[in-house]
Amino acid sequence: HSVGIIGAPFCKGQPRAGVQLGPDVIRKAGLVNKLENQGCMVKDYGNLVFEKVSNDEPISGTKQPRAVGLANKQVADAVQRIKHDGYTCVMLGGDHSLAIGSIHGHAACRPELSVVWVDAHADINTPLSSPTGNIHGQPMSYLIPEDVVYIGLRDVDPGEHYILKYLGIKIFSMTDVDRLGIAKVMEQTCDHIFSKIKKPVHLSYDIDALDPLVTPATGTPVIGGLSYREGIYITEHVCQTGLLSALDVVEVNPNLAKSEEEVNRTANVAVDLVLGCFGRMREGSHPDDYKIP
Ligand code: DIR
Ligand code: MN
Ligand code: MN
Ligand code: MN
Repeated sequence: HSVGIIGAPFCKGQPRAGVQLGPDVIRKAGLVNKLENQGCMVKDYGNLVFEKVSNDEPISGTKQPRAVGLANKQVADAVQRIKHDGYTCVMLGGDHSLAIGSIHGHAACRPELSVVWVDAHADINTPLSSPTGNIHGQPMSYLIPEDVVYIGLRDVDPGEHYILKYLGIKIFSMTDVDRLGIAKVMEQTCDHIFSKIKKPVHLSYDIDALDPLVTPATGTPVIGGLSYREGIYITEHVCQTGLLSALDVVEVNPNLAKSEEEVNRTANVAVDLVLGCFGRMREGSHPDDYKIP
């Protein structure tokens, strides 16, 4: 695997400070070294630098729209560049509003892409349906990919539920994960996105999809989430398709942890999700040319 990493230290899609520290916290947990140790070719493109936006008044309830727009333009350009350079792109957030730019930039290079959105939330409010005005609860409403599957939902606003049903979007809520088990959920996810042709996959992974016991350091934790094993299984299965083209890991917020241990727990899990996407296997593995010493 060749992996291009871009950090997006941005928090203005939501109100809680600290999520802009996500990229560095995840790197500090050893992301690059661990990827290299499992045989990946890694290029770290560093962090984007976002200029201050003044007079960023809400527009009919939508908060910090100019800052979010500008940041996403930068993210889209960076993701396009990384795809052009031939890497699978890993965007480290930052809040989930950054998926607007990440998926937009990815789609500019891979127009046929499909999206797997792993999240406690649907993030498909429109500016009019949003109960909060936070754009991190809205990115999917700005994007119109053909093939989308949601996994892990358990906190969906009424307007979002209406939109999901109205558009017939495929969802696997936590109830579905409970009923089917994660293996069937992933089988059916792939049946859905690969029904016609094999499409590049954009995996957008909100760390709050996992249970708060597993990843406590996040802005909008919701009880009853994916277990560590279910969360990792998703990445292993996506990896096995051979079609992963871009990955977002978002909403890690170290300032909301109750202890240093909670920061490390969350960051280590975030790293493990990335490793699972790029070939780490729990059964172990060995290089092709391995000889018993
Ligand atoms: C809520 C919360 N649905 C909103 N969304 C969150 O603000 O639109 N998304 N927390 O991650
Ligand atoms: Mn989200
Ligand atoms: Mn292009
Ligand atoms: Mn979420």
